[in-house]
Amino acid sequence: MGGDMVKADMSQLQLDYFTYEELADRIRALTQGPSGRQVLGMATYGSSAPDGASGSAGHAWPHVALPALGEQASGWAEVWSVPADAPAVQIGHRAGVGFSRSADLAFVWLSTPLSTQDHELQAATRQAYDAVFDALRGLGHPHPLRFWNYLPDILGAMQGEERYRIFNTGRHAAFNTHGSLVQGQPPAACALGQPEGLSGPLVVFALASTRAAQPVENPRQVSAYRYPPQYGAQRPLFSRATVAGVGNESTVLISGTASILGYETVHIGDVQAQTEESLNNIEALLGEVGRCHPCAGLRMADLQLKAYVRHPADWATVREVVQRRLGSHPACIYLQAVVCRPDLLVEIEAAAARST
Ligand code: 3EB
Repeated sequence: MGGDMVKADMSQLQLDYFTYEELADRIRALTQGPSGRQVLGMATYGSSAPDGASGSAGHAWPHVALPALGEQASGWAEVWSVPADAPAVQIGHRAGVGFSRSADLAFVWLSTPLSTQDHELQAATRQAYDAVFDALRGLGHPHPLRFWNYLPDILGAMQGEERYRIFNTGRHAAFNTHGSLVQGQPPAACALGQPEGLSGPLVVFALASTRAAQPVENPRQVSAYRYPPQYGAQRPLFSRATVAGVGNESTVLISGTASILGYETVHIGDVQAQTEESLNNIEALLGEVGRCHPCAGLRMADLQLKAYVRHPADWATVREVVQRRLGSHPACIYLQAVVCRPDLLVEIEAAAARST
């Protein structure tokens, strides 16, 4: 294992970010080139979905309506692929949940229309998670490794309750019901809001496995599932990172990571310092991964990053910090999104499942 996990032609699970503009060509090169990989799953991020270029004929991958920041792209596709000689990727749906799978891995997704009624957000979240857990169990991939959650108006409140907390209540209810699947080892996750407007679906997707992943916590932070009740009676259920065995390799999936020490936001109002602290937290997580798992030696430069920036005007500052810390590392994409605490200006997630 060790260093092999980042070699493209060895990767059991590989992550690539392609712009909408180059998506069709890059998918062709990925699947028909010398490496001849298979697309396991994909999500697209942009103000609108790419037209007709999703790379899998007639198939709707999840779309997240977050604007891309920077000049390079009108949107980004996040593409997970498996080797040519893995079992053929099988695509379908089960009870409203889209899925694709090959060998140990599955990608599942669900987009639920929401009304602006908060009580319906709780029920919708619970139903979405119940459906995903049911689908995963039915597919024989009962272990979620990583969830992505996107919802409109995440910081809005009605009847005194913030929508992120209502989402957490729904997520809690589903995790309780399906607790045996994730007991003591919640998956990695992120939860972000669309920047404007109240409308839009709840989009949930996940990578899952036949095998449980190992959760990793950050020694600089209180585990989110132990946050004090001021952050909501039902706590956010996620691990700071998970390490998943995929074939004979390991993939590291790092949750959305923000400028939080202990349980409190630090550097309020200072986007540069928040970006530094988020990267410090990711670095600490990598240290933990190296201590606990046989993939020590994984460096920051081996990660592929996705930065969610609250205010478009802060993009250049965030990028400057990321590039200074990681070198002229190309593998960070930037999206505009509302992070789930009003005082957080940036959140960064990462994975080491990379092509070169
Ligand atoms: C935090 O550390 C910032 O609710 O699934 C990060 C990652 C955050 C995941 C989630 C929330 C979630 O608390 C917010």
